[in-house]
Amino acid sequence: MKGARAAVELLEKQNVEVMFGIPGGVLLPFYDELVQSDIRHILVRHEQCAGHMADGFARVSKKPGVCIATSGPGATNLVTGVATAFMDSSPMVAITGQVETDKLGGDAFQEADSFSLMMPVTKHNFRVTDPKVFPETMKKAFMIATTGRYGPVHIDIPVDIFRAEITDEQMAREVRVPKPKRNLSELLDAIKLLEKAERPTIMIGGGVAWSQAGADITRLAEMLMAPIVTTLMAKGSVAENHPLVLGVCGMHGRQVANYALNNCDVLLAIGTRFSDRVTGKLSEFGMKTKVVHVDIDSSEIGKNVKGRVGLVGDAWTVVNALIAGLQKRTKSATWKTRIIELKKQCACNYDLRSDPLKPQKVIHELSKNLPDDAIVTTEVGQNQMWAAHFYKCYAKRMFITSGGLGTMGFGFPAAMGAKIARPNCVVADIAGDGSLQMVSQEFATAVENDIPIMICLLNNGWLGMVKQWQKLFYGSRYKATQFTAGSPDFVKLAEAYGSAVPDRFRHRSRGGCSPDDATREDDCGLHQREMPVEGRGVLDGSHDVAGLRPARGDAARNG
Ligand SMILES: Cc1ncc(C[n+]2csc(CCOP(=O)(O)OP(=O)(O)O)c2C)c(N)n1
Ligand SMILES: [Mg+2]
Repeated sequence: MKGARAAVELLEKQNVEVMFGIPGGVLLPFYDELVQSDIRHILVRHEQCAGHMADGFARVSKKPGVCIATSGPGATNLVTGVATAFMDSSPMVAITGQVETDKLGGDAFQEADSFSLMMPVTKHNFRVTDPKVFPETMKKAFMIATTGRYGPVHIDIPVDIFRAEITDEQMAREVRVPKPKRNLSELLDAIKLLEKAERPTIMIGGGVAWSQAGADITRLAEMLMAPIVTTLMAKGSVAENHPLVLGVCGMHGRQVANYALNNCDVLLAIGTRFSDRVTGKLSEFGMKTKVVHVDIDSSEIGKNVKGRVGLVGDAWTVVNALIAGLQKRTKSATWKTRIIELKKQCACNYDLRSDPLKPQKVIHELSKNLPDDAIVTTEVGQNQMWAAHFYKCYAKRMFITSGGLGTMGFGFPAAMGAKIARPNCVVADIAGDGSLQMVSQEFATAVENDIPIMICLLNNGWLGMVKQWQKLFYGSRYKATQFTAGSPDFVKLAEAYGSAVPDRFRHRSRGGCSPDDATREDDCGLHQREMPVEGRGVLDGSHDVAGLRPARGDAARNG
C-alpha cells in the first residue's frame, strides 16, 4: 500500500477518533486517503489552534491528541500549540507534511526545517526519510507520547513518503520503547521524614492531574494531617471544599497556601517541577524545609530544588506506596488546626454586589452555576488568575489552563478539544479580550463542527495582566496595554460566524446587564445547546489580581 494509506491505517490502529488540522499541497495524498476513513477531521482556521484543540482533547481524555499541518507556514504556525503541550506534559502526536526528500535543504517552496524548529519543544521528534521505517515511526510516536512523563511527539513526513510503497511486513513490525524505571529505594527515608514532621505540607502539580491520584493524595493528607496546596496545573485534582485543601500556591496563589508552603518543616512535592511561578527566588525556596520530591521523570528530581529524598514513579503508584508504608499517626494536630483556622480567615472578601460588575463576581457566579462535572479552560492573564481563585473545583470538575508556556489564545480552542473528548459535559472558557482576539477565527470551527462551548469573556479593554505589572513595577507608565480604539463587539463577532447568542441575554447586554442578571443561568445560556456564546455586561476594568509579586525579583524578565 501507499504511505498515505499506511498513515491513515496506522492512525486508525491507534484508535484515533479525531484529528485537528489544515491541509496543504504536501498533505494532499494523506487527505485523499482520509476521505474513506472514519477518523473525524476538524478543519481549524489556524494551525496553532489545531495544537491547542488536540491538547485540550488530550487533557480530558488522557489519550494523545493528534494535529496535522502542512509544510512551511503550517508547521511554523503549529509550533506554539506543540510548545504549549510540551510545557504542560500533554500527550500529542503532531504531524507535519514536508517537501520531497530530494529537495530538503534547498529552500524549496514552503520548506521550513520543522524538524529543527520542533526539536526543543517536543518530547521526541522524527523526520521520516525512509519509507521502510515509516510504520514503526508512527507507532513509536504514539508510544513515546504516552510513556512515562507524557509529551508531544512530532513526525515530519516528506510528501514522497506518502507516495512510496509500504509492505505488509513493514506495517506489521512490532516496536517497543523503554519504560522509565521506577525508583522507590528511598521510600523508607521518605516515610520516616513524613512521620517525624511537625508541620508537613503536600504540594501537588500537573503530574497528579495526569495520574489521577487526587483521591489517594487526599487520603494521604488525612493520615498525615497535612494541608494540600496545588500548583495552577493541579487545580481540579483535589476537591477544593475539603478542609485540608488550601488552593493554588505561588506568585498568584492564595495567602494561606503560601503560608503552608513557606512554614512547613517537611514538603512532600508530587508531580511538580518547582516552576519559578511557585518557588519565587530559588535560592531562598525551601531553605528551612526538608523536601521529599516525587516525580515520574527522574531528571526533575533535584533539578530546581534540592530535595532530601527523591522518589521516581507516577504519582498514583508512589502515593499508594507511601500510604501502605505509613503508620497511623498519633501526633498532635496543632498544625492541622492552625491551617484550617487560617483557611477560614483567608476567605476573600469582595463586595460582590457592586456596579460595574466585578470580574471576581462573574467567576463566582459561574462557579455557582456550572454543573459538578463541568470543564473550565482559561486564557492567560488576569482572567486566568481570577479563575484560579474564584472558580471552585470539587467533585468531577476539571480546570484546564496553559501553565508552563502561558499561551494567550489557548483556552478557546482547548475548550473545543475538551468538548469533543467529553461531549456530555458543559465546557466553558474563561477568557480575556486580548486572548480571545488572538484566536477568534475559531468561532468558525466551532460552528461548522457543531462544538457547543461557552465563553465567559472578561472584557476589560486591556491586556490586563501586563497593565498590572506596569502599574506595580513601572510606576503606572502604561504602554501598549490598552485597546484604545476599543475591542470588537464580541457578540456581533460571534454571530457573524453563525454562533447563537440567546435572545434574552443579548437584549439585556445591550442595555447593560445588572450583576445578578448577567450570571443567572438562563440569561447566561449556561445550558444553551447551539453555542458558542459570549455574553456582555459592564465590567470594572480597573481591577487587579490580588497578591501579585515578581518571581526571582525581576519584573521585566518574568512578565
Ligand atoms: C501569545 C502571548 N503573547 C503575549 C503574552 C504576554 N501576556 C501575558 S498576559 C497578557 C494580557 C492578556 O490580556 P487579556 O487576554 O485581555 O487578559 P486580562 O489580563 O485582561 O484578563 C499578555 C499580553 C502571552 N502570555 N501570550
Ligand atoms: Mg483583557
